[in-house]
Amino acid sequence: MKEFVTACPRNCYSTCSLVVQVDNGRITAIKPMPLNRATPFNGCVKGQSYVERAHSPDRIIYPHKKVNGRFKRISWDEALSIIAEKLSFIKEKYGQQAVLFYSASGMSGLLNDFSLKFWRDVYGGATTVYGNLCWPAGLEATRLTLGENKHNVPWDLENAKLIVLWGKNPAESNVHEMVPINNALDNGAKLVVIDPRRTQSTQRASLLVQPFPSTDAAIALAVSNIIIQNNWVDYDFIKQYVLGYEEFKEHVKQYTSQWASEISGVPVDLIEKLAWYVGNIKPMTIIPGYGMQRYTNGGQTTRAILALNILTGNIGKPGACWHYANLQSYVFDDVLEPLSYYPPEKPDGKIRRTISTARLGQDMLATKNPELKMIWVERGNPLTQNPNTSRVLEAFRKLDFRVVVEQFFTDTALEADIILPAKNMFEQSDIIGSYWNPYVQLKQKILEPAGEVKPETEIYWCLAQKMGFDKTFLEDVLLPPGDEHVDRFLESKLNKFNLSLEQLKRGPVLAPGLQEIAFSDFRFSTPSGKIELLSNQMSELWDESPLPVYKPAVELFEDKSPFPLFLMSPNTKNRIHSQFNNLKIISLISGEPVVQMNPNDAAERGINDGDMVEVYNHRGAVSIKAQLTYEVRKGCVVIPNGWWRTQGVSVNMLSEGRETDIGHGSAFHNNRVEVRLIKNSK
Ligand SMILES: Nc1nc2c(c(=O)[nH]1)N[C@H]1C(S)=C(S)[C@@H](COP(=O)(O)OP(=O)(O)OC[C@H]3O[C@@H](n4cnc5c(=O)[nH]c(N)nc54)[C@H](O)[C@@H]3O)O[C@H]1N2
Ligand SMILES: Nc1nc2c(c(=O)[nH]1)N[C@H]1C(S)=C(S)[C@@H](COP(=O)(O)OP(=O)(O)OC[C@H]3O[C@@H](n4cnc5c(=O)[nH]c(N)nc54)[C@H](O)[C@@H]3O)O[C@H]1N2
Ligand SMILES: [Mo]
Repeated sequence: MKEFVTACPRNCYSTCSLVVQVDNGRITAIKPMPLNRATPFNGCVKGQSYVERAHSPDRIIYPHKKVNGRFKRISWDEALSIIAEKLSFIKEKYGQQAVLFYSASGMSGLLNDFSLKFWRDVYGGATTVYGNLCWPAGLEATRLTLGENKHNVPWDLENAKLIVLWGKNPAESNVHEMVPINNALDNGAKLVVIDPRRTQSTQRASLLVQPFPSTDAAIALAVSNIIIQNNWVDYDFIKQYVLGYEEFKEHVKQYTSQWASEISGVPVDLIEKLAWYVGNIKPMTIIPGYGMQRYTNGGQTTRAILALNILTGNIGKPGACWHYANLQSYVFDDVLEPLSYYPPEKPDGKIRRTISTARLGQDMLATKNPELKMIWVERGNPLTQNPNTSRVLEAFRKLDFRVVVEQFFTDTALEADIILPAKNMFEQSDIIGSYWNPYVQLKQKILEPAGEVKPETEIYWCLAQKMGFDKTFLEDVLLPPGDEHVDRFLESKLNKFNLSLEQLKRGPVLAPGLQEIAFSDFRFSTPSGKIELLSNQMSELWDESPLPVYKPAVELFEDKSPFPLFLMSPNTKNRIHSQFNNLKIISLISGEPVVQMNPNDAAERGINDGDMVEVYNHRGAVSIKAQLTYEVRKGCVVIPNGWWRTQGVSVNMLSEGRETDIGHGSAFHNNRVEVRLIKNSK
């Protein structure tokens, strides 16, 4: 038996360090790695389930080709010949941009950049996507206000006296964050939660505020007004570091708690109580989540909430923090690309065309000169995770040819003409950062690839050779097969920071240049060098108000809609998006898909707990079991995202492909639905 240190490469705040036990070529146990101060305890259930996932009999470990609607195993030689021929034909006949290279967040790491290099430098261009399904409205709001995205180390939460979970549910989405939160509460801190749902994260909260989805900016603006009226402002901080306070002060005079209450459905006295907490308990850390910025007003909402940290001087000090995203461990330039958003006009001019991730289906269908003919999907499951599944499916089916690189037969893989088997986290080394914990980590190669699996770097190398590219040319652009090339590449990156692979094999390393207390130097890389409550870039870059405003979210507040309920589709504990639920251990725990409803909404529709219902709107419908719970605010229904169509539910059938106000994010939650009874359970 041997033990290896590695790190979980899933798109998740925690990015746990793990110790993996291997016996006879099989993973036998996943154990904690205490050197990582952010994740010193055991990984989550998903982390434990790697014991099953690594060797799952359902894994795709050979290339497959669809023949008469069924997948048949083929050789690498045949798969690559078919793809090479298609690529040459499409390039000749329509131009490179007729190929869409789509990648998402399935596996993090530096080596992912080689995929883009293949499309850009070897194939000579392609269409790619800009924007991101996840967090860019909040990233851009923070960047415009503070200059960059960083926050205090997770263990600094213990220094806070007030912690505000504003639309984040760490008890499910970031379990390790609950440890310092609980320690802070044990030391007398207060917890406030603002979420339309009463989540597991609220158990020790002193205050729970349950607004209608997308109305948080109204609450935050009213709270700002109250704080200013009561002189709870940190004037020294404002004077030294803040641009636009006077304008902001004038601006928020109009936002009364009465006004905010009517919009958000939160009682006036609760808004006032929230203002008292925020204005008077210091130091305060606000932990805004990513769910609450996935609306068409998400950027403005984020800026309105961030104003509360600014007014009260809660930035740059122990326990005082805006805890949105900590990009300090992404010290290697190349990694920033997949994380950032790409404005449509920015990429490499002629050879690269971009379409919107948020509007993937619509944009794929609308693309002309050339029309799209082929897609290559890697590290993503767009038929489950991107909005408006029917449009995405229509766009996929209109193509001539589809390649999907996957570990499992996902909804997207099932649409492929050729499936290429994807590596898992134990089969190739890579370096990964985290957007929450401050370490640089090695995701270590521990096992030889299963079956005929090849990592993407090798797939592209073999494909390029099949296409007749010269080896000496390729050596400059791609990574030749073999662990020694991977190690040399990673080592060259690490050397720049006087780090080494050997060091990372022993454990995680704090990011070079890390500020444990972010902004403790009070330097803000905004145009003015100050914190910008007033951001002219909001109007210059995004045509938005330079001062934070509340704008009703598209679709949610249309009076005449026949669909009265707000649909929310948050993340859930035992999956990362569409991953893990296909494993036996996880499906046993998570049971079957349900829509959660407030019992009052259910009663109005004659629905009882356990009944089969249809959740529908003008985009689509899903049949699902109803679960009645007061945890969900009246007027809202909840289906967590990530169930596959083949697991019974595809929640993005109901969502629209829309961008957020700033940052090219995806406004997943701007959806209204109705629910009707299909079948009584009794
Ligand atoms: N277990 C698990 N962990 C994960 C993931 C996962 O899929 N599973 N995914 C990872 C990724 S990629 C991400 S982006 C993060 C996301 O994790 P979080 O940042 O926690 O985001 P969500 O789960 O989308 O939403 C969090 C909460 O916001 C609430 N919410 C929704 N709309 C609003 C609103 O308008 N106002 C307010 N105040 N609250 C609102 C939801 O009810 C939900 O409880 O989690 C990461 N961690
Ligand atoms: N309705 C709704 N939809 C949402 C959200 C929501 O809140 N509501 N949240 C959105 C958010 S925050 C995010 S981040 C996105 C996530 O969207 P995606 O990144 O598309 O989500 P995953 O489900 O993680 O799918 C990743 C796929 O990559 C595969 N994979 C894993 N490792 C590798 C590898 O090494 N190589 C290859 N080729 N494949 C690999 C996995 O098997 C999996 O099928 O979903 C978004 N979708
Ligand atoms: Mo995400």
